[in-house]
Amino acid sequence: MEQTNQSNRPASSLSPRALAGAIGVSESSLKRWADEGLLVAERTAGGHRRIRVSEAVRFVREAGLTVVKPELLALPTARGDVPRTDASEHLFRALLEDRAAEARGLIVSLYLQGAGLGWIFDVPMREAMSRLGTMWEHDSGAIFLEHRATETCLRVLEELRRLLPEPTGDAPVAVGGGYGGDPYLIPSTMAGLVLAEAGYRAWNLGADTPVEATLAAIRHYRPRLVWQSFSVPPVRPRDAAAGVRRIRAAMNGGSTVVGGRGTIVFPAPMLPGVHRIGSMTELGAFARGLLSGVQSGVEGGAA
Ligand code: B12
Repeated sequence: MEQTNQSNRPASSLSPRALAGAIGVSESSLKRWADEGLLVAERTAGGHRRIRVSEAVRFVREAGLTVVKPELLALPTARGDVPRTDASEHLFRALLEDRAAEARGLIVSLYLQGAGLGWIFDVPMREAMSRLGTMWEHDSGAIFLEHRATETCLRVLEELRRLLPEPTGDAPVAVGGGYGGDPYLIPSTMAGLVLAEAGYRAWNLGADTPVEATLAAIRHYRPRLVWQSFSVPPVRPRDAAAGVRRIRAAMNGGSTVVGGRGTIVFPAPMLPGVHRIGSMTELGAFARGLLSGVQSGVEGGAA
């Protein structure tokens, strides 16, 4: 099989035959598209064509093709196409009923069908997790469902990362994480992926990242953008705001972004020059705007 290498990890590139099989077209059509420049194929030392997985995914999304055999791309499988309007309900059910592979397949399929990461994160994933988060009110044992669903979401986020193109050598850098004391893993991972999709080299420092660690990363990478995620209100909002202001001061012209439900505890004057962004879709738009020089109307003004 072409799709795994000897270490049994998913391959980062595919043969024309493997990709043709995955999207249900003939190998000769695929080679012709490569020759016509519609699909970028590289050559191995032996002269064989190889297509990067991220390039294959770009082609599938832009051409509106359907991946009929996702397993050939080492991707989880969804049972047929799910309409976007039903995605939240399907995802919630799959996560609740321990159908993890189906949940992952659904999310990957939405992406392959052309949905942006921002929408996938803000709508089906946020809504499904939010519903799961109310279950413990009726049954304290249901907290294990949250943990299990978190694990499945993190796994599919890693799978989505593999489908994104590698950042270019001169890509702007973004760093960020969950604020110190904030244990939530999913939102910051999502922020890193949305920024990678927007063309950044994004370093997610993870949950519960102390201010000092973020400051060290800023000194090291000199990022264009830093993000801080607050999923729950910080225990000491004044101290947290002071920490964000230190981060903002270290950014030297770069942008500082905060987001997440916990930011509700910061009245605007507490975070001057800091952009408060409510969703992953808006984060992607803001980050793209920075690269194209477009001013954003997001709260905080120009940083
Ligand atoms: C999974 C989960 C946990 C897991 C986290 C596992 C992990 N390591 O990640 C665990 C079990 C640890 C946990 C613990 C607790 N939890 Co909890 N948890 C959740 C749950 C179900 C999902 C969180 C999640 O990942 N959601 C998915 C993300 C993507 O959605 P989101 O957070 O809404 O983020 C979106 C936007 O806010 C925005 N965004 C978020 N961050 C950022 C950052 C930037 C930069 C930007 C631009 C945008 C942005 O974009 C996202 C996508 O749209 C939520 C329910 C919910 N409504 O989300 C409860 C929830 C957050 N938890 C809650 C509670 C009460 C707790 C506990 C106190 C429970 C307890 N008694 O121990 C503890 C507190 C932990 C702590 N120290 O603070 C409450 C919080 C209520 C409140 N007042 O805020 C919620 C809302 C559940 C509920 N309905 O009551 N939890």
